[in-house]
Amino acid sequence: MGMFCNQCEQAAKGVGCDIIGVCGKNPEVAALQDLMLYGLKGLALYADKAREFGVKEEKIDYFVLEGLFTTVTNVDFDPVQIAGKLRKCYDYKERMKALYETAYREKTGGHAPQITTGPAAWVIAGDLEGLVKQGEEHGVKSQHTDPDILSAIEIVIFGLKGMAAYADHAYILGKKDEEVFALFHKALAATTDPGKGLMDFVGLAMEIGKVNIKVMGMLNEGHVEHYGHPVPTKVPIGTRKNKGILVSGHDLRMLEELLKQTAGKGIDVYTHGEMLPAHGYPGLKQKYPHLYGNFGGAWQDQAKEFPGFLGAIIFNTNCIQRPADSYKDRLFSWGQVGWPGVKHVSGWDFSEVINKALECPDLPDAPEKEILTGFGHNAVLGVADKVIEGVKAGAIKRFFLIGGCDGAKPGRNYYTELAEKVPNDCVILTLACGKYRFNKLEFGDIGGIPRLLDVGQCNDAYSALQIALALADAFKCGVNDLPLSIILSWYEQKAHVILLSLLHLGIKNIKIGPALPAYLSPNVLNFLVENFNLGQVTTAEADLKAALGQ
Ligand code: SF4
Ligand code: SF3
Repeated sequence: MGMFCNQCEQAAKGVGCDIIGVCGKNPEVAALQDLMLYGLKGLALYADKAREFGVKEEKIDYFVLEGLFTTVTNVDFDPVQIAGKLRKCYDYKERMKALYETAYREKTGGHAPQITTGPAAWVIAGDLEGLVKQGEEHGVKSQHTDPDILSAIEIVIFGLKGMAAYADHAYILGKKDEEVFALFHKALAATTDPGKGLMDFVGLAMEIGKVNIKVMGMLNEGHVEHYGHPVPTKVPIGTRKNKGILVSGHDLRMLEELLKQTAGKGIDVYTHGEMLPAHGYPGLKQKYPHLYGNFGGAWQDQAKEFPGFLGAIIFNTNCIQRPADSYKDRLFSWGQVGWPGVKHVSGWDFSEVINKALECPDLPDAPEKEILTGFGHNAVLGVADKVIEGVKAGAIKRFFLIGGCDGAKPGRNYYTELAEKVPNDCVILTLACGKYRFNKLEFGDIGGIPRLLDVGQCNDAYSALQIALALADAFKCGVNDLPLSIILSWYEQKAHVILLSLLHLGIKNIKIGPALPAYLSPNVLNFLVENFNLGQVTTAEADLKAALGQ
């Protein structure tokens, strides 16, 4: 059985995984994920048409987010779980079809034209084997025969996947928006339209970038409304003697529920990976003192580090990897995450996880150093006067935004080296899991402003953007004219959609790496270089020299 997936930075040979995913995704799961995308396109075709008649259903709108999130890198590896979601996808497609046809009849008095081919006409197979077969027929490459248009369609689809993950977090916090739901349907439907050309998809990609800023804004609002503005906070990175639960992922609401349910039970809750910024929120850290510290580094070190965490572990979003037997029985998944044989918690009752933690031995008393997090835009802008003064007086020469995902490739040492070599009169803003490459190093401060400011999770790119816009406003210039270099590490589709947002804002000269996306055709890449001067990272020395104009 073959497969083809090229959606993340790990794509085999810089082209695509075709035997087995570097991430661990097998051909069966790849086919099921491809079928999910196909089914969602069918659903979206009807949902888009139904919207024209003012007909929609929120549970179906929300399912589109969940379905897309399921196919993001390192989220759901469980064929049975995905098959269940495919059944739901099919049922919802049929429901949207019926709703659309009824609305059409009521409004026009006639019958809606029948769609007899493509994803709208998909009839779900009866068993897992059949689903896999169907998925194999609708792989990535089947989306278009023209390599440039295929490339642009992939840019759109991966943008939707990334945006779906953020919109899902926002929805869980009670934030939703009609424009956002509608764009998912419109864009998914558009990818099936043979009448659409390259520039249609380029335009759609920019629209996704634009709407994604709204989504990240909604998510930011949701976080702030629930947990307050992040404040600079010291986070212990060792463990202390007590029972422990480790939470990995991006979903703060799930963390909050777990904190509520573990209060007073003699359990400390630790963050892992993208959960680290949770410590900066007063509504989490100050309200729940048993939110104790951070354990481990970025996602790709989990197999090495988790055997050393003696308590229970739960993943609420990406990035899960094949678990080792030594900790598989104390590992849980939640939300869209899944791994065969790993217990999945559906809903909001975490007693199984809590009981497991209570059964496990105490974590050792092993204090280490502390790191700082919580420099959201509110905290940074609170010292904006100092920052602006620093720039005007020449004490701060330049800002480096070194943000994005982490990964396993050796080329990622570039980011550590870059951070280390940034001159002492420059400030580094960081966000997302790539920061684990350098956030335990000492950077000192410039006149009381720490030289390394951790803005938060990848979705807090919104916060970084607010900082950049405020600086541009203070200096009465555009973001492109600021003494700011943006150097991104990307891995999965969330970083991809953030890049689309930056491009939509007209931000130029961004460097990305370690590798360029495998799904960019040479012509599409040329377009990005010509219009945005988008470039690949080279070496830390050369890129620094260029940034500093030396
Ligand atoms: Fe390969 Fe990345 Fe796709 Fe996994 S998600 S199969 S590593 S391209
Ligand atoms: Fe990281 Fe997976 Fe992208 Fe949220 S957690 S940034 S890779």
